[in-house]
Amino acid sequence: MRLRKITLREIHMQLVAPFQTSFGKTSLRRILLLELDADGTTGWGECTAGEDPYYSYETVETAWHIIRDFLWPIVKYKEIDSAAEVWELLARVRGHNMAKAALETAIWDAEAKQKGLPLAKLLGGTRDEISSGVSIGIQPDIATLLAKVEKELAAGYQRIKIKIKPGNDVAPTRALREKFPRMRLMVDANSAYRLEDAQLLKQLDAFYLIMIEQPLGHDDIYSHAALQRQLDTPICLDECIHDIEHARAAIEIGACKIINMKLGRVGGHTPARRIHDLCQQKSVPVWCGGMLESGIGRAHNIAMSTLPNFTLPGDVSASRRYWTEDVIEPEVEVTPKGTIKVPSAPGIGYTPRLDRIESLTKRCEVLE
Ligand code: OSB
Ligand code: MG
Repeated sequence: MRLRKITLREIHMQLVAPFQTSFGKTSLRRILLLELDADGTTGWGECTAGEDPYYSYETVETAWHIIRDFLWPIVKYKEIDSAAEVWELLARVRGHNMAKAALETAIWDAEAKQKGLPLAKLLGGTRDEISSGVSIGIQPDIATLLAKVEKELAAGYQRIKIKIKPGNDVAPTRALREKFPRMRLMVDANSAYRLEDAQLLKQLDAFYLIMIEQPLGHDDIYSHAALQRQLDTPICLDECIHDIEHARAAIEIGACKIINMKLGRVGGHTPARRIHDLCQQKSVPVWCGGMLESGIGRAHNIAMSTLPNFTLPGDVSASRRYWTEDVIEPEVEVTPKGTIKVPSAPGIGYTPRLDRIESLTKRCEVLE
């Protein structure tokens, strides 16, 4: 398969409701989509970099620059046997995993289409449906939060995750636990606490959460180990894990018991699968995180979530929770029992709607 051309597009999509975390609030998503031409077969990838460098240092601008000036020149016109080779080729560029993932995942989609296989099958996935949970941003007050959670549970979602930050942590979690004693509940702090907050975080043990996600520094694996020794609640790492060596270190020193996998954060399907395999060997479950993706990123997340060690519900939910109209056909839907059926069509298995994508495009660049 020869990689002949890529088209970069920046589309703007308004979220159905603003999404608030401990690091900021998002209403309008700027999304970089990558369309690849590999010998006439089209592959699609999405870059999960944000508008601002608050979750990670990457932004739409840095990703565009890195793809155009460094990543595409490495692979353009290359004849490759498999998308699995691409990660090694890109390794010379340090970091910039979200930029890498946009390109790498598009190549996987193209290879799966060329072979007439669903991407999930090509990756080695073993499920025909995946379990779906929701991530709920910080709400203006507890009553609003309770109403939101009630609605998501009624829609069938199997697990609720709420965002917390200092001053907005124990009280909302307690209120939720009192109202819904049996639901599968977790919290995500997005690095808003310090090790000195251990006593406060320890109060969360009373609510038998499935996990607490990334309470401490975004690059501080060591302190999470010190915190985990003081908590009964399992720690899950998100921001800290950018490659397999981070995962290995975190597991060995006891910094986490669960890992959140994001294609963008780790650089694509090949590194994600390697981390998945390591975690499986070490009996550490993984689940698929979300980055407020359009349907294209969402479709890649679904394919990845079919791997066997994705044993906990992910933050992969229905298109309509984010968008009035998605960019794929059909849209991602969730069944009443809180699952997403894995599509059986070749590649990502959902068709990008070019007309809609073009109408949302603010910037476009073709690279040959
Ligand atoms: O920490 O998981 C996170 C969104 C943006 C940045 C970071 C995170 C999130 C989410 C949203 O939690 C998950 C989703 O796409 O539903
Ligand atoms: Mg997170």
